Amino acid sequence: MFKTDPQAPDRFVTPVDEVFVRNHLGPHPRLDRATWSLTVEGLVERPLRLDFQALLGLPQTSLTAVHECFGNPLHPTVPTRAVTNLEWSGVPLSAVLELAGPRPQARHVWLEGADRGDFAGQSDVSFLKDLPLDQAGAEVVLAHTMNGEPLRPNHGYPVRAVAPLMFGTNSVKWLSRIVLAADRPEHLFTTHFYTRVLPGESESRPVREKDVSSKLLTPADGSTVPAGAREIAGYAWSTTEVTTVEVAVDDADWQPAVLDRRGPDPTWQRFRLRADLAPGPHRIRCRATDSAGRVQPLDGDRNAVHEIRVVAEDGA
Ligand SMILES: Nc1nc2c(c(=O)[nH]1)N[C@H]1C(S)=C(S)[C@@H](COP(=O)(O)O)O[C@H]1N2
Ligand SMILES: [Mo]
Repeated sequence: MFKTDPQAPDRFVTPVDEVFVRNHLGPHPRLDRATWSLTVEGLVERPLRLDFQALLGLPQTSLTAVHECFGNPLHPTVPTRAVTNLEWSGVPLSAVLELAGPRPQARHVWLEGADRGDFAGQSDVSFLKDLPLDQAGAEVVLAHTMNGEPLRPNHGYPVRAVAPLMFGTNSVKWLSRIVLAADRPEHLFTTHFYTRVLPGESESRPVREKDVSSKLLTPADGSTVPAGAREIAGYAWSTTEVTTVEVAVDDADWQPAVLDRRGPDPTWQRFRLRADLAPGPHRIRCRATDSAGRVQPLDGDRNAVHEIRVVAEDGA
């Protein structure tokens, strides 16, 4: 008897039912499209309050992007590999910025959700993130749709920010307030947590651009598979395009896998390799390199190479 590879997690677009949920501040707020509104304030010529209808009246866009949780901000180097690839539709933040008219002193966009609660010993905090104005204006989408259906309550209904090149923590759910400011906000989720010092750097920086990473999905970790030639496959992703994925079976050398190119959207990229699995237990690892030359570390960080264990059986 062997478990067949589960198909679900190995699809290019992750079904909504399988998307992880990360709520820092407790249960999701109960919002409604009919009563929701978004304020745009701070260093703008025209402060705004947009309701859902007004948002639908603005230009719409769609894109597919990797949605990845950075991990537990209290343990920032521990791999969690919570990653999906999703289709989003909504309004480019640039359209809203154009309506409001940023003042020349504006440098940062603050994005705040409607949720409030307790986190790490602080009570009644909001979920607030900030991004450089230029970057946010070029990249962020105010999404109302995920995989073609209205956002579900846990995923930010009715509207969330999506920062497609960045870690999921920047994609503020239940978006309720946008502030344009000259400075970054001092806040639990902006300057206290979700900052880190990258290898080779000395200054800490906010957790924004995704790391280079990859995940083995086929065969499934812990499964028993028929011995012989097997397809080993998964996905690799980074802020820039991934250029190589290598796979190692047991103590054999790293071998380059076949890797799909990335299209215009910042999606993940499928890799695959056929390998001969002799009867017995095996350890399989994968390691990605991106076009910026970043390589997954062997260990010690959140994007360390992914390793799975399978057992190959004759006649399984
Ligand atoms: N308002 C709000 N937005 C939030 C969060 C949150 O707790 N509150 N969690 C963030 C984190 S850490 C991640 S990984 C993603 C998770 O999005 P999902 O739950 O839709 O998968 O939302 C981000 N946006
Ligand atoms: Mo997260």
